[in-house]
Amino acid sequence: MAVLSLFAVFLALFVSPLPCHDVPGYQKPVMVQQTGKVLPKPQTMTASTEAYALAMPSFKFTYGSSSEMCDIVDQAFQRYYDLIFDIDGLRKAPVASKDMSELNTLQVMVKEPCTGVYPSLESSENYTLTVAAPMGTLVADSAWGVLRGLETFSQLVYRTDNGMMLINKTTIDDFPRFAHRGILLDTSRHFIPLKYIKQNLDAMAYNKFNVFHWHIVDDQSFPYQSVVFPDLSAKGAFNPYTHLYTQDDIKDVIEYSRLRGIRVVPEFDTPGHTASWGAGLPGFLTPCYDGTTPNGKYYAANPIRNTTYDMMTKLLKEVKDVFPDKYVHLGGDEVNFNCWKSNPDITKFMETMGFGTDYSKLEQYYIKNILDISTSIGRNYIVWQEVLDNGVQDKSTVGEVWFEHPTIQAVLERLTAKGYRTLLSAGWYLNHDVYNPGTDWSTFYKLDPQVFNGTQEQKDLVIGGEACMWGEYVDGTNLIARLWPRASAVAERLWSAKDVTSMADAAVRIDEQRCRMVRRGLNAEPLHPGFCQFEYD
Ligand code: CP6
Repeated sequence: MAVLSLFAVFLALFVSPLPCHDVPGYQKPVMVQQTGKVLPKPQTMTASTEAYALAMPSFKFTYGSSSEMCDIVDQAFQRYYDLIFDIDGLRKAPVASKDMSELNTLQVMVKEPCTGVYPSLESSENYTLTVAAPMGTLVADSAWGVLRGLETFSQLVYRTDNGMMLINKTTIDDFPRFAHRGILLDTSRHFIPLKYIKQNLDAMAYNKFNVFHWHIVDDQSFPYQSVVFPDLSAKGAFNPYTHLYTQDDIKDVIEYSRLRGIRVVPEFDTPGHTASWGAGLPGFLTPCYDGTTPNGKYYAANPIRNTTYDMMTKLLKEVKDVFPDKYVHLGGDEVNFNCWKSNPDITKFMETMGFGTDYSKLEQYYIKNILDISTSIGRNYIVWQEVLDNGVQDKSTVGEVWFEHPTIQAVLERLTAKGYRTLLSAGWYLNHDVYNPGTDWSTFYKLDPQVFNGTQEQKDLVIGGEACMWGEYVDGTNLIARLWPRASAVAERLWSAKDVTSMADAAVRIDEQRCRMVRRGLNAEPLHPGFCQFEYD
């Protein structure tokens, strides 16, 4: 015995696996293990320490006898079964336990018909989830609520060291704080292959985001393959064979999104940000002048020609047929007046219209025409904040706040005071040129879109927000890692109750969510030194 303990002391002194505790700056690595924490945090949740086993193949998702049924829910059952039981891509049967109760069924009850439906701003995403052996229940108005509830259910499941899958007795009553919870992807500054757009849609579903704001075209390239104007991508895409989204690709994205309860809102940003339109749509852009002669440069849609509006009518009619969402984003940001000022025809037009030298009136004239076109073809619209600062449109317009003018809170106050519904994206630029992955999520987390000076009515006009991934420095190689899990901070702010503000609690959830996304095959980046149990390949 004595020899053995001496040997143990020797081992402890000289062969200790962690000899570095006293080294200044050394921190023990944090291991993130899934324990069944839910992000975004549900509105109300009661969990007990009583745990049930989940096993294959006994566990089943089923419909309740009076439930509506549809492809959305059928396919979600399949996806979530795989997400819960697939470990390392293998369907390993969890170790059965004889002395534990088993949860063998999650019975789902959908109240509204859901076959062929698309999500909308007005959709209910509420659900009630009860986990109790042998059968849990998930009740929701819509298929969208079922999707959110299944995501929560999958996050409650955790695995023990010996491979058992467990879930605790739990009751959750949950609903989103904001109806519009978006991610903006910019596919013009860089093309993003379909594979990564879909990975991002998966990540959005895991974080309960429900709007893909597709900033599909801009100055740098036009990857949208239009049927009415095929030259737009033929001449405006980086590569018209490889770097474009065909009509089939777009249908694929819309269907993939629908099955995850995600709306696809395309943005066709005009009159600025349209350099890539010029080659494929002759006559659309404004010729710029040096003195009395055109200098060969073009900038922004030409607001004084009827043909400009004819082209936009044709394009927006097509967009309406391709994208089922009731909303389209019409841009309207960052219009520079220099080229318009240089053009003598525009100068004449300004005089005729009585605009004097106020080019913002010309901008308003252009935008008003575009918004009217959109209304006449049956689409509501979202525009960037300048449009609402510049002039009064009808109150169905949604304004998106993208810059501090002078502060985020002042813009929110100003736009809602005019009665506009408002979205917040300023403050949530996850592409920020200098970013600090370890800590900047906490800045995103602390930003609350309803904290500004204003009445309750004004606050109620804020319908949500968007985390933005502008594409200047982002393509398929870094999109997922740069967005996730930092966007999970925005996800929680937009879903969870206003008083969910503890940074310490959020840090635990976001770590676990990151590890969960890694386990599900996404390259979500780490937020601090440490390791995730599932990162081996
Ligand atoms: N592209 C377009 C952008 C931005 C906008 N529109 C933008 C610029 C600077 C910041 C955030 C966004 N890259 N088309 C403005 C909405 Cl900080």
